[in-house]
Amino acid sequence: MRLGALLFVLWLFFSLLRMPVGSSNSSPRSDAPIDPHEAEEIHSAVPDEVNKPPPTQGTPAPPLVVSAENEAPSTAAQQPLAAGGEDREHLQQVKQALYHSWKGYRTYAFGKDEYLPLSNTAKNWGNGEGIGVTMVDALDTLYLAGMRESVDEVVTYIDEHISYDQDIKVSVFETTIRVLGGLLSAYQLTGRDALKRQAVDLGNRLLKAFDTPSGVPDNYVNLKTGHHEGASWNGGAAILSELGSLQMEFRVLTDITGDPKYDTTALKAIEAIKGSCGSGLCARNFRGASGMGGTAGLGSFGDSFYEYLLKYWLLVGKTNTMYREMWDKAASHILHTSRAAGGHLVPNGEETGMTMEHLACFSGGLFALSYVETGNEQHLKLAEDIAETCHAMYDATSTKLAADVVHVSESGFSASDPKYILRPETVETYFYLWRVTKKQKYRDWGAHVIEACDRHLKVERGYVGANNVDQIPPPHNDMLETFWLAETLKYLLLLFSDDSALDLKEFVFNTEAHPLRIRRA
Ligand code: DMJ
Repeated sequence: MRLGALLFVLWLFFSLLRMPVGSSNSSPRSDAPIDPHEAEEIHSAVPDEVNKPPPTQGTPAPPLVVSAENEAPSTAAQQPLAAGGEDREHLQQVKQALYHSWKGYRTYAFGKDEYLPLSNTAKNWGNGEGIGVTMVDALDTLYLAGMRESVDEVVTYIDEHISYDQDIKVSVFETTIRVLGGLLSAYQLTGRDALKRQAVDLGNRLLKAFDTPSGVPDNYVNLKTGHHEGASWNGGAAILSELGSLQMEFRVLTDITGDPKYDTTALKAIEAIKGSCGSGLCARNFRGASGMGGTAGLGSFGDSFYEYLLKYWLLVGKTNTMYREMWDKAASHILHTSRAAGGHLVPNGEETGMTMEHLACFSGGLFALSYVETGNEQHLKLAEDIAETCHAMYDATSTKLAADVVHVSESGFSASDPKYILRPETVETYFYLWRVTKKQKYRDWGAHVIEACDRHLKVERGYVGANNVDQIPPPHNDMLETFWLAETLKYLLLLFSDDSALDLKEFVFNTEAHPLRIRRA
């Protein structure tokens, strides 16, 4: 081969290697670096508009207040913190992590559902053309971080390029908490009508899954055809945490459309299964309305069902007594079945055989919120004990990142699943406990988490999970989880922000950390 031809082949080969995954014509993005103005935006404060009432529908998004704070972290760190005021050094660190994560997705996978930073590839749910799961899940975090240009860009893309009229089978639960919840929250924060239009269209498609004899929704629905079915991997049975973590989002759909069908349909599922909740905890699986498979606790299969008992009650202005009673009963059972070993407390440990899932770490935040709203001091004690245990799970490993599942005994933790996949539950609990107690340790522990993530999980094009938290360097898993942007970074952002960043009397978070506005009578 001649030298010229050889050079051409080499050039072509390396050009193909560098080809970004998000370079299709439908995407407005190129792989050019983010506009420098945007890079400056990352220094902005959380906008004041967040806690104000939503703008009238149809008006453009309010201009965000962007402060001019550009101090270097080292200077900011020397400034004393007012109680409840912001911790600028760590806020800056979290914003940089958000910026770095968003830059990877935005540059290489804009509009796609999930981004894999190591291989620089993307995955779309149901192998469709993409419904922008990552960008929708991230949207309210971008808003809270003051990244207004990115917010505008995402809203425009959702308006002009995303269609749910796709022949794809999606999880009703995941699509509701991440996509519908993300659209609704961003709509309530920005007032952008395109988000409402898309939320209502998606909600109508998801609603088809409830069209069953019992009213308990199937796990999967085809967004185009409305065909719905159970999960074959679960014998076709419905799962408590899935069927019971849709009601907040459907309630907000009712609030913004004035159509009661969303709320009544979603509530019917709870009414159908509540007979299985004799002890306070409910059955894990359902065939129709019949419970099976033992009871579900605060880990997988149960977690967000219990979360929604308290939070739906808050969302509707404390008017639904069924939800409050079910929460009181579940909380009391969990309190009485929690067990300690080796100085660590496992909520509901008597029934879980002292297995602690990272997923269950969210319950510290839930009990802290319950303490604030019910005044039950035992709930605050339980919340703090759970936070101590989850912090110890991080502190026990060589990366200072927690394993996904541990067994707790007098001799400490032994990991039965040693991965950490950028999960939010522990920092969620630190956020609530910081707001409630103002104990500095919760911010310190949150700082340890972002430091460990920066040290071990930051890669060239984003952040990825670790397959083994006890190996240094940890083997990576090539997935920028959408909940890293939606939840983990949002709770960290709020942990280090001033309390006024988001008022917990005005908003309640869905299980994917999307703040939904509390309804006032
Ligand atoms: C999130 O998608 C939600 O918080 C869900 O309720 C369960 N956990 C994942 C992240 O760990």
